[in-house]
Amino acid sequence: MNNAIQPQRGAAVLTAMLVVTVGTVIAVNMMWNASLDLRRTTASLAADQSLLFLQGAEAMAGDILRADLIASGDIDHLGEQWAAEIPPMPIDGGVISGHLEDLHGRFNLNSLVYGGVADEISQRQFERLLMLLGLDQRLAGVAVDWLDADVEIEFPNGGEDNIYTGRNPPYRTANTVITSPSELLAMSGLEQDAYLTLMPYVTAIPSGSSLNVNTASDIVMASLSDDIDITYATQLVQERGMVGFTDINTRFQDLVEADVLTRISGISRYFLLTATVTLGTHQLTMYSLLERDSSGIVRSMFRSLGAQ
Ligand SMILES: [Ca+2]
Ligand SMILES: [Ca+2]
Repeated sequence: MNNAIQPQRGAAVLTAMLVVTVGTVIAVNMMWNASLDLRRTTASLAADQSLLFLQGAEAMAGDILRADLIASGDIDHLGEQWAAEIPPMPIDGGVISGHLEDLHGRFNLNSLVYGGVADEISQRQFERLLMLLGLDQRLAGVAVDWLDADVEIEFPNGGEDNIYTGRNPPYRTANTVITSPSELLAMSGLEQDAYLTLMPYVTAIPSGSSLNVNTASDIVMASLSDDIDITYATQLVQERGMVGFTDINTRFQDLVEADVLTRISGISRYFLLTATVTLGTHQLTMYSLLERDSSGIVRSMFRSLGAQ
């Protein structure tokens, strides 16, 4: 009789172990899924919250630029409040930081064409900028062809569709204005290293925008004329200090060509806001191109997340 009971007990123990094992696997699986759900929800919530905080930063930048227009609409320089770096500010669950940059202090790539036609003055300035940065000046002709409306190659250093349609994958020139300097990366002969060198000195704002000599760096200042070398440009930057030039026309009339003089000023309309929010392990950076019009209205023309 004992011999009959033993196998039955063994089967019962095995069944119990199987039930416990299956139960454990199901429980662990449920906990794992719940943990993943929690992480997904947390990340999604942090992303939503980050966007709201970044929108707040953009509104705050708008207020600062509006206040500046009221206080000093006739001049924009690096000593003004908008130019100050905003230190990281604590927010619920993290920190937010940001700064504004005057895009009129950079060379405007869209100035290379005006009304779809190549602009020689800007092309010469871009060639000087490339030279000052140790880059190939022929890139100026390539950029002009990328932007100008026609499909005729800028002689001798341009590049129209014939170059790009032969690539894999093939693509065409924009033949119009650009919205981001990163389009340079699509242009012939411009490798990533050259792009990274050039990036801090170029922008893409509407053609016809003036260059603000109160905010331009020494290298951009030197690109204005063959008569301004980098040493003299550094002196000019020191001279304007944190208050800007008192009379730009008088100061620059003997330094730059008359046509260039009409393209420089001391006031700005387009600014780049860079704002970063950190919430726990989640971090997000927003780049926002802000336009401040003459009535003080500030609007975002272009936003990007993560990359400029
Ligand atoms: Ca101002
Ligand atoms: Ca073209």
